[in-house]
Amino acid sequence: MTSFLTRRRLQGGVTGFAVAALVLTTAACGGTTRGEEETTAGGDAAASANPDAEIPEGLAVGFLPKQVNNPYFSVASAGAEAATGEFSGEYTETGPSEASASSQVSYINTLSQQGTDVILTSANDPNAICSALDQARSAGSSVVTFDSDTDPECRDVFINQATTEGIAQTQVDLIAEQTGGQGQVAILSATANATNQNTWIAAMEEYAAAEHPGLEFVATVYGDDEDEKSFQETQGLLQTYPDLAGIISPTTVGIAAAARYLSGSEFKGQVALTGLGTPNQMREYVQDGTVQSFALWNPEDLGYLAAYAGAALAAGQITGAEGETFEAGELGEYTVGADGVVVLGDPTVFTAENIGDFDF
Ligand code: RAM
Repeated sequence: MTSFLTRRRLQGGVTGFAVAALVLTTAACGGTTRGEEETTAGGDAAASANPDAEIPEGLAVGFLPKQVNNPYFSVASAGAEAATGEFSGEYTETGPSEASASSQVSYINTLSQQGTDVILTSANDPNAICSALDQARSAGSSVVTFDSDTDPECRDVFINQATTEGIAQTQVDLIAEQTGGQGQVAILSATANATNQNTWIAAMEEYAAAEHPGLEFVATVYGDDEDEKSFQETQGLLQTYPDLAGIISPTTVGIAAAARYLSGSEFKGQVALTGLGTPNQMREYVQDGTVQSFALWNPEDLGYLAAYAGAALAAGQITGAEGETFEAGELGEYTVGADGVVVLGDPTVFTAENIGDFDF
């Protein structure tokens, strides 16, 4: 079935030609023209957003996670697919099996060539996918980043799962609580270039220095969002830092692998572990006493909100400018903030008391 924007492109021959010329001239990140529209983050307040515009039927929505074999993104994908069904769009999920910097580029090019109206993506690197996204936008796609942003110039809106400060403070407060606020702390991250993890790590170190000066951040290691590498990096941390008081792993893959290592080691219950995990992956480690508490948002809601934001862009309800509002189905109304950022909500802290209430 021909997608909404493809149909629109086919109807406008002259525009189609202009778009083709633009594709050739806006290869670099940060191009600013798409036909007559701005392609910078934050939208163009003067461009006519029409909050009452209907979401057209048959919008083609493409979901491109950091990597496809990650349970966190499978849950987010289910949310995006559910939203797409609600507005009668057509949904595809595609993506690399490894979360490396440039592994998403060819998938973006394919989605663009297929005339995908809405691209939803979590970036492995702030810059590596910029020029591919620029070309997709020049060809008519609306681009929504969620979870992990690109350079803001290269997308229309970013759906942030919670504020950076909120995510950082929650994890530092949890490790401070579990270690008595004293001792060496290491970070087990995802990939070295991940925009989201790097933003959170910088904010965690800043917050800890101000609020929990007894915590000493001794190392950041990278498990690349691969289970086995994350497991080995945890083992390495404990060998290198025999006095380690705690580990923060702000990645669902990392925290689950670190918990598995600790639970089978002499460090179980001795070295604290917190970070960002899915309740389903972490349940057994909370029940066996390896982990006291960790945090996350609802990834399904994140995907759902991203899909509705993409539909609102494609429909012309929003352009990505600050102050615009749109309806996100069951989640209700959201407002676009500065730099085209929409915040989902606050993270949830999971403990032995409440983990049974969650199933994702
Ligand atoms: C991993 C990914 C993702 C991050 C979560 C918390 O699944 O790195 O980007 O948001 O963890």
